[in-house]
Amino acid sequence: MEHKERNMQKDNCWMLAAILMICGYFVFTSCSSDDDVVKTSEQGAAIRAMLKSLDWGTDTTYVYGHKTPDADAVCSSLGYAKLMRALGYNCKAKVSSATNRETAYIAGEFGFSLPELKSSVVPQTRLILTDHTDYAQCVDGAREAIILQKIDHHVEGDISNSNIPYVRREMIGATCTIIYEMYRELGVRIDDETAKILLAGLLSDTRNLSMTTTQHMDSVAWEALVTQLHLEDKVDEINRKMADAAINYDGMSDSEILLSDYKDYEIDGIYFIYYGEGTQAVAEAIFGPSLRTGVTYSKENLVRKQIVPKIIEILQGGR
Ligand SMILES: [Mn+2]
Repeated sequence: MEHKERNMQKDNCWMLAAILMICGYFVFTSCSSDDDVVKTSEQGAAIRAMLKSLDWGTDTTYVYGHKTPDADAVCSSLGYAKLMRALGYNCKAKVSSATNRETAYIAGEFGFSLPELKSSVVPQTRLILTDHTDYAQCVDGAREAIILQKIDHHVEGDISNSNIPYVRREMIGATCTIIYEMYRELGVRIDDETAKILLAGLLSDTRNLSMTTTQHMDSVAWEALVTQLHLEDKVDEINRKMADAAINYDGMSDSEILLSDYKDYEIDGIYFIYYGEGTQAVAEAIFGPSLRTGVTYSKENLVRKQIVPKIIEILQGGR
């Protein structure tokens, strides 16, 4: 579908180029940049039309990342709420549970305010979800809320897309990269504060472009944001300090440590701990023989986003 649209846009580009040539204009710019401009403005117009058609109601629409938010969850909600406000929609970012130390560090370093905590919403509240796609990760009350949009980079979860007017999912390194793309498509200027917010989420989720989930678009966004903020000489150190803050467990209880970032782990291969009936067969089907009871090991660098589809595949194959 998307491929078809791209082809159509390409055809439109060539048609436009052909018309310009017939009219006797000389086109000096390369075709690829023509293509980009046409594609960007067409997508921007389509998104603006979509936004206009949404049932926004009269109250504030809340933008939420997932529970136990990491920097990408927090920053994608902040960045997207700002984008919506720039276009005239009454949106505000919130967090559904406490932010982590990495996010606190980067917010202090870059000087932006974190969203207020609001752990539940009343029925019929309008929501925009960023960086998650499962009800288990949503703010409490989300099942009775009206979800207007979902912007995410995870494999599909249990939130049905059929009732959500706008869903955008790209399998790239960070949700903040998708938000960056949308600013560009919509022609909304990225001020320095927004650039810092988007870069924070991008650095965290791609670990400064080093994670295996990193895609070309993440590098494009990284380059533009780092250049705008003149951080070429500092970005590596900032990333290192973010990573240090993410694993700073001083003064935390065992359960706080376990729950502080239970979503993504990436450490030269992954120990996969399983417990309960039938789990050994699933774990061994994915990662091979157990090292000892309850533990398998992956030689590959994997993150949760890559493991979950493998588990689903095995479970569905066994039905
Ligand atoms: Mn993310």
